Amino acid sequence: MFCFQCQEAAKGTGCTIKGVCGKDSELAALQDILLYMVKGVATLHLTARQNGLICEEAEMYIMNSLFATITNANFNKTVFYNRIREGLTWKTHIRQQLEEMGVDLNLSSLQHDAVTWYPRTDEDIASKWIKASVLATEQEDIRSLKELLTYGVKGMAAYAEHAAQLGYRDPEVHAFIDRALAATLEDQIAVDEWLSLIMTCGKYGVQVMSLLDQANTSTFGHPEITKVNIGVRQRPAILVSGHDLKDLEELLKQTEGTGIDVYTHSEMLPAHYYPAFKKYEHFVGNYGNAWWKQETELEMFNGPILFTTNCIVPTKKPYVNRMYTTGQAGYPGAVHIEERKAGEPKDFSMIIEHARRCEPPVQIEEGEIVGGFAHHTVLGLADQVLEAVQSGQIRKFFVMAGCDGRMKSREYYSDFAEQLPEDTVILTAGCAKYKYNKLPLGDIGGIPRILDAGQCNDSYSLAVIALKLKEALGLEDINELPISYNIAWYEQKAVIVLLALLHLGVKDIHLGPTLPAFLSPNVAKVLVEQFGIAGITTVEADMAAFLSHA
Ligand code: FS2
Ligand code: SF4
Repeated sequence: MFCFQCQEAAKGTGCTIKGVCGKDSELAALQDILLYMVKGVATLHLTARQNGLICEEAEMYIMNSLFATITNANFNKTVFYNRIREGLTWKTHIRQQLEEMGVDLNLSSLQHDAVTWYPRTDEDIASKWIKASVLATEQEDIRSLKELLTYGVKGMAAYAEHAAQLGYRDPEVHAFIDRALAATLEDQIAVDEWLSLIMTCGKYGVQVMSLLDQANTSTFGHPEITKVNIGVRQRPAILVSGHDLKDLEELLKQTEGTGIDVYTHSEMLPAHYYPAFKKYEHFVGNYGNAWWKQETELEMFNGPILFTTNCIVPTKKPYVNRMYTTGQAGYPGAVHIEERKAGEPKDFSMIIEHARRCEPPVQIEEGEIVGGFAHHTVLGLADQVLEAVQSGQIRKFFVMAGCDGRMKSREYYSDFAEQLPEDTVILTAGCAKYKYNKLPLGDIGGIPRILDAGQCNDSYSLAVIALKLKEALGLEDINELPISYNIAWYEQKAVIVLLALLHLGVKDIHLGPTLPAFLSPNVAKVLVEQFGIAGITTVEADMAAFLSHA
């Protein structure tokens, strides 16, 4: 195996024996092979698209498959074998359509092995790994550019999938996904063209996050300032992890009046900020911390756990018998709750029955955390915020969005938050917040010093806030704002967030705890020179550098 798509890539270069995430070499190969199949389908679909034919079901196949290959989303090999076989159906279907339209199937773009490959057996599938591997692209810089684009597209697909669950679709996003995946099969693309595709990926990254924001806020209302309980009460309960708000809503409806409580975990915490969920008396609070602590915390929860998306940590602990997955998440041994059928909600009755047999959760914390500072709320406080900025009460904002992870070096972010001067405010989104969201950092004239906008996709909210502040302060350039970016990344959704910020013109983003292993020295150099991207050093040195620009 070879995988270097996330921040925890072994030795900072790539996992070769077993993933640090827990995926073994067979699963890693199957994910590569599915991606290879998907690139073939996308190339055929791009040709269909160029001839006026769009198959939305094929787009869903491509989107869902990309999402399933994201770090920590799906560990079920059967799912990958099935998806690879399903790709054959899509290839045949699109080919037939092209033939009926009189399109020449001998086009050179349709001769790539990924397009023409029709495996017959599982052995045929497994034998494709060498060609499907990241390492099949020998030139290091081209490999780096291809993978940067691919990971951006994976993140884009994840956000598009969430929006799709709520009935929102942006045809341009799907058109770009096809175009980008087809490009990764081409050998003759110049470096400049790759860079341009990568920047375009950022543009559609903004678009897909805006779509998801629209989907979430139209369906569930605008997030409001909310105190979230982090303690427990003495009733059996279900824990909901991942990012899918529609799954949560359906589970809340189905558990109403049953005597069973529902708690959020990790990236599901911001669900509490939405008005639509506040009416559920049994929606008790948030349990635990970021994804990587789940092996200890889920054991203590006692009740069933529903993973709606990443991040799953593979486990041998007994709570595996309480694990359920749905959507693109998967884990061998966990029961998978099937998709909605014909407008019906998902059927969570099995989880509810399971919860009835369980003890209440063990309390691991108590108190409250405050969040709900998405763009609508912060812009509602615009006058107060602007006054605080103009009077000097707020010297600087620090965007510390992104992901949390297991590496000890991430303690940097807790220390950084703790050591920030008292006239600074943290803007956050994503599970990165768990490094500091329980610190008593206080407020500035009533404005909390940690403003949590929501999930990682709500990094979009932070961009909207920045753009509005720029407008209100009459500035020409987003980089003139008193905002510094010290972002923590882990998986591929963070890649699309980064590309989206670059597209919006944000410069001098610090990315840690390490720069991506998939950036070759030359590609990293381009990002440093063109966008001022930098890593992190020590809290003291970075803090001094950030504050010297204030
Ligand atoms: Fe955190 Fe994990 Fe949100 Fe990432 S829960 S690192 O995949 O998506 O942010
Ligand atoms: Fe390694 Fe990350 Fe790939 Fe898992 S996803 S195999 S940890 S690089």
